[in-house]
Amino acid sequence: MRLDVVSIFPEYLTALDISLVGKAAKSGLLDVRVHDLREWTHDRHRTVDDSPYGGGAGMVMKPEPWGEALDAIAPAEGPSQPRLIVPTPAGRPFTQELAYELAAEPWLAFACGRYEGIDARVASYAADRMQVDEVSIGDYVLNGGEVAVLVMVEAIARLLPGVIGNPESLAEESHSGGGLLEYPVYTKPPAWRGYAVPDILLSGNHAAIASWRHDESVRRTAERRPDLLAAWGSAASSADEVRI
Ligand code: 6GU
Repeated sequence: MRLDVVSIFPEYLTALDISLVGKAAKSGLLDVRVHDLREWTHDRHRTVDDSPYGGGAGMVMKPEPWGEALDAIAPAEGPSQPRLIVPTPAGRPFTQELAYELAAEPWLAFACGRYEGIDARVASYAADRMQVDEVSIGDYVLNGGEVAVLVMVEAIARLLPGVIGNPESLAEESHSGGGLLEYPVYTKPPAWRGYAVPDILLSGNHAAIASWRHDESVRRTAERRPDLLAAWGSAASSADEVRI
């Protein structure tokens, strides 16, 4: 998979060189290219922003550097186009489902906005030749899209075949399709600072362990994410299953 990231703070994206994403890049599974938007400015101050039409606080990213960046990275006459992701708190939610969908793309480009966002014509221009998604990683406001890109790339990269050593660990985790949060996990020693590992996990009774883990998932989800539990409950009943 090819990934292009455009930002006025390319240093933020150096985190992509480490850990699992960095290994995937070194092994050739990922081709990561980070670009400084200011490469596509032509004035002495390398200006990327201007005041908003219609007034209001803050600054807006000018369309011209973005247009040149898109044309350089994905020429209009090229044989293929990336799917363009624009991180913004005004976007559609980034979910595990969207991570799976994006992991199936051969080429993703990310346009990191700063200030109050990017002139809206840039997304319209890009959408004339590529699929464009404005995406939010949650209901809070970041200063720019860079950290959101790190979040999304990590979530996507770990789904690529060959990136995670044991793909079975993907199936069991929270948000991976079952709709429940993951159960608590323990390792040795069996007693630590007065806290014991639940006896059932030491019993060797695999059916009882599976049932305990399921109950813990339901209990956790009810406590922390009642919204997920409601969705899971209605999915289970519409499939005419009784799982509790
Ligand atoms: Cl994707 N970008 C920014 N700038 N802020 C956010 C966000 C994205 N998601 C939540 N807040």
